[in-house]
Amino acid sequence: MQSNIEVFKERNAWLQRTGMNGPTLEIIGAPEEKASGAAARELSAGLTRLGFCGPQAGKIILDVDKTLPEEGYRIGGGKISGGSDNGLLYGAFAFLRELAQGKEPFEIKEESAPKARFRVLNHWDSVSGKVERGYSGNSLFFKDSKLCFDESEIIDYARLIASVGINAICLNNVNVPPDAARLIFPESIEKLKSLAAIFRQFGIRVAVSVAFDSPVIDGLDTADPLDEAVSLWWNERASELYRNIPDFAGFVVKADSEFRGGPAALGRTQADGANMLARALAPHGGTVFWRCFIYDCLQDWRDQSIDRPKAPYELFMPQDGMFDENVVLQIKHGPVDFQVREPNSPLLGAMKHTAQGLELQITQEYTGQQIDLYCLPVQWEEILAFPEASGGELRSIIGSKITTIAGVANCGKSSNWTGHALAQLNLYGFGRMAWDPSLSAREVAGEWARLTFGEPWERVRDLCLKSREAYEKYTTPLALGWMVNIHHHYGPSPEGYEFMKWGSYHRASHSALGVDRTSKGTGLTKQYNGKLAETLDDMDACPEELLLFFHRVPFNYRLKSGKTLLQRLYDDHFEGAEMVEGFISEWQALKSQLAPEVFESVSKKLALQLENAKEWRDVVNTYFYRLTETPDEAGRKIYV
Ligand code: GCW
Repeated sequence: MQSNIEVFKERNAWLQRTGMNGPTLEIIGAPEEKASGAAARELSAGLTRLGFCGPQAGKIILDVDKTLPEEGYRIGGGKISGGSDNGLLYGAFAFLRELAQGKEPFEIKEESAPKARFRVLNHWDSVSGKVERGYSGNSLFFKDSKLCFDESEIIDYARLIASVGINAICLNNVNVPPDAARLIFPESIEKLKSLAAIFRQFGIRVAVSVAFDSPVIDGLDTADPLDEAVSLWWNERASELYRNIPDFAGFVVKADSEFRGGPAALGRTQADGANMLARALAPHGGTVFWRCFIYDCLQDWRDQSIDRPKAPYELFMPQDGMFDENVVLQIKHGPVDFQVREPNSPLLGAMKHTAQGLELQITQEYTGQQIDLYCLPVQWEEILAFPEASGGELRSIIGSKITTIAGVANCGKSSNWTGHALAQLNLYGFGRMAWDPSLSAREVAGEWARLTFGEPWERVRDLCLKSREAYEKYTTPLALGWMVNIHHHYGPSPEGYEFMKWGSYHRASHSALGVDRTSKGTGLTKQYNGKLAETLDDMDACPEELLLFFHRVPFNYRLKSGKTLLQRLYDDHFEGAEMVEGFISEWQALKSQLAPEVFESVSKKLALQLENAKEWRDVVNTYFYRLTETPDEAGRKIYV
């Protein structure tokens, strides 16, 4: 989204154009509650920006009603009630959201409470100020190896993310080099404390990523979780943090992953490592968010006995029940790595005795890098509907087995927070869907487009909703994945990862494509629940959009449409690029209704996207043509 201020400015201008000034609303707060202060403050500022300055008078009453869920709210008949101060604040934001979409203040009626306890943004900000996989400028929090921030910018940012329901934020990258490990050392505490104080005003708790080997960085000779001196070290760090930041959320940990230290490297289990940290935080009410993104990143491509997507389940399932209560195992939505299309991780919902977190990526690492338009809520809606281990939709276990939804943030110091003006939809959608996983992509995109653009909202919404399909078609359809350029992950390179050590292969030959992950192949399908495992195992029954994830498929295999696999791949690449041409005309047609800067900046991005789409189309089509020597049935141009 644009900053709320931008949204309100536009809305205000729209109200003035249409002569629709609303009533002046008087806010009657509940003075004994400290954040009804925050709710009243936000409501009053929001109402002014929305142009509620007309002649009629009305009253909005704010109150805390402890019978409501803690973060929940109820709006009706001119009254906003919250289950707590924070609930009231969410109620105030919800009220403004409805007003800004054109509802009459006294007709707004809504009751809502989030299911997930933690709705977290994970920033991958490095202390240098650069952002790993960041496409929106530098970090909002760091510069030159230190915490360094602009207070008023952080206030705007906190308001922005709280307004969509975020209640925790992890400030730094999960890759924690020694200089970043110092973030929890005494020298950083004062700054951390003042940053946390700003977020606290918006109901947001601060977490940090920690290096598992921090004690060694501080001079101890081991980071062994079973060593008493190591536990003591962590206990002390935790006590000092909580003395200064009583609502500190906890630690995010990437251990034993991609060259990071961890318990396995010391001969201990994941549970040993996570529990040691959890016990340091437990007395203070903190949580350990322990990531499950662990696999062999030094795999020999010749060794077909290893299959990367099997790794998290193989490692963590046997340890189910061994983790302390304040450990959340944070699981990437797919078993590999944030590709355009993956099945859900089989680990989601499979562990019966361990709190789980769903990790999504809002920053567009593999999905267009905020150059290409890509509406992530479309993908998230599918992820939330995918069957979890006991057969129900994933969204049905949010609030029970899944306590946390974490999103890798897409924000930075760019003028519009997200680099691409339309990538604001992804941040907005993440917050809204983390709050209410039953919301559809169409609903959240509609809300956002209406709040941001006013009149042409339906056309902007529809354009955004098609963008995922286009991107999937011109890059890697049918869950093929991994044809990206290595390291930076933008643009095509069909064999970029094919002979690397990262475990992400497609093994294309002249006659077939994909990895056999069925029970006759690597056996990944066996990690899924019985009925789903059977469906995935059978090439004819497997959902077509996941075909190349689970099967090695001959190029002449006939899909349900009657097309061969090869022809489908050609068609998708041509159609995807054509869709982008369509987006450009649709956007051009909106010119007179859009703010000139937004129109121009998105037009530039769309032109770059078209170049990217054509590059993908031509590189991938040529690659398959050269392997198969089979032409496109429609005779379109393929470079040979
Ligand atoms: O997708 C990969 C990214 C890395 C990232 C890693 C992870 C932060 O390419 O940049 O590191 O995943 O999720 O830990």
